[in-house]
Parts: sequence; C-alpha cells; structure tokens
Amino acid sequence: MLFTKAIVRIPCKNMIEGLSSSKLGKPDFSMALIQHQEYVWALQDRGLAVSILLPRNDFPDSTFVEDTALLTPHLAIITNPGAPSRKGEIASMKMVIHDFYETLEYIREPGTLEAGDVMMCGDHYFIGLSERTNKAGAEQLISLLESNSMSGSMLEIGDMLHLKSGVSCLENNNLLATEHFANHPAFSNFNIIPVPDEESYAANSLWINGTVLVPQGYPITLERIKKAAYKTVVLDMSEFRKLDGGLSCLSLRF
Ligand code: CIR
Repeated sequence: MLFTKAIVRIPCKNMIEGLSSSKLGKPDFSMALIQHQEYVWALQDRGLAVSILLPRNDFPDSTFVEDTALLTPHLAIITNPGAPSRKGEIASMKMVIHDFYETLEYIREPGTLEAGDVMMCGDHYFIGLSERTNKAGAEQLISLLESNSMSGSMLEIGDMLHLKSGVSCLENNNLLATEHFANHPAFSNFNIIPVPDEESYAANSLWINGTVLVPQGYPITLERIKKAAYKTVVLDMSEFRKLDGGLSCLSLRF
C-alpha cells in the first residue's frame, strides 16, 4: 500500500523529561528539532502530505505520535497508552484524526495499547504484548480489525519497549528483525532480513513507498537493506534514541 499522508508533532522543550530506559542521557532539544525537521523533509520527499502539529509541553513524549492511534485504510482506532504519563496525549490527537476519518474507534479500559506495538503487514496486524499493551487491548483491536475486513494476532515480545522496537515490515513479504524475532514462529512465512544484536536499534527502520528510512550509524543493517534492493535514506536519530524512540514512532502514516 502507498502512503499519501502523515501526521507528526514537533518535539516540545520538555522532551528532556520523556520516558527512557536507554541510559544514554537527556536529549539535546535543539538537535532534536533539527533531526525532526529532517525527518519531516524525508517524508515530504517521498510524496507525503505531512500535517505538522504544534509541540505540547504538557506531554514530554508527545512527539512519538505513532503510539496514540492506528490508522488503517478502513478505520482509525484511537489507542489507550499503557504509560500513565502518555494517556492524555490522545485527547488532542482525536480531533486531528477526525479531520481525516469520519468514524473513530477506541481502545478502552481495562485494555491498553500503544501502536508502536502494532505492525501492519498488508491486511494483517501483529500486536505485541508488552508493558504498554495488554491482552485486553490486543483483543479489542483484533475484534475491530475483524469487523473491518482485516485481521490481527498477538505475540509476547519479552522485555523490549514495543514490538516495532525489534521488527519492521518492509512490504514485499520482507521483515527486518532482531535475533529475538528472526526465528519466531509467528514470522515463519516471511523473508527475514536479520539485524545483528549490536545494531538492534536499526530494526526500527521505516518503509515509505518503496524507500526505507534507516537510522544513522548501523552499517551492517543498512547494507542488508540495500542488498534487498530497497532505496534507503539515512537519518540521524540520536536524540530520539535517548528516549527509546525510533523512526516509526515519530509519525502516523496513512
Ligand atoms: C516512551 O517510552 O513512551 C517514549 N519515550 C518512546 C516511545 C517510542 N514509541 C514507539 O516506539 N512507537
């Protein structure tokens, strides 16, 4: 499927207080703004019309818009983030997404779900069970997908933040996967492009209309993606990595 639109949110000053397990220190706000701008240009260069939302200083992690919604070709689902500090992010996203989708569906308590845990592969959606996404949330999502000509399945992801921290779908039946997921039975029907453990951050690379955006500094993974005949664009993500955020986290694509 081709994407025509994306939604992003400019990082806020308070991003330095964002959730993190990376032990890489606090992000440099000015540098994050530059990296974010380059990310937006990369989406625009792929032909996407990008809606750029203003920063929300009351939500330090609000630049990671991917977690707040799942936008499918058939319907939009507003999530219920598992991280307490992120639950309030959905209020403003609802209004923005309503401009593009007439009907919105919701993940509701006791279900929690962050869309970083949801990997779209055609009409099927893999849902990672994590500290942020629970079984009730995954079941609600599967039922919404099934009512709209799509399907979903869930898998445990271990101690990763999100499913897509460790595996990304690059279309053409190709998955970019860390060693943790490379031999997972859920993915046995895919061609696996393996990501070595020391480059695991690069497993969150982003397919956009035939080009793969790859984080800077992961040469083995970059070569493997190129060898699989994709065009690539390399982006510096150092400041978002400090908050456990990757390339997919910074946008909603539809
Ligand atoms: C968080 O912990 O929620 C943010 N610091 C990072 C979110 C990354 N989002 C994603 O992987 N989809």
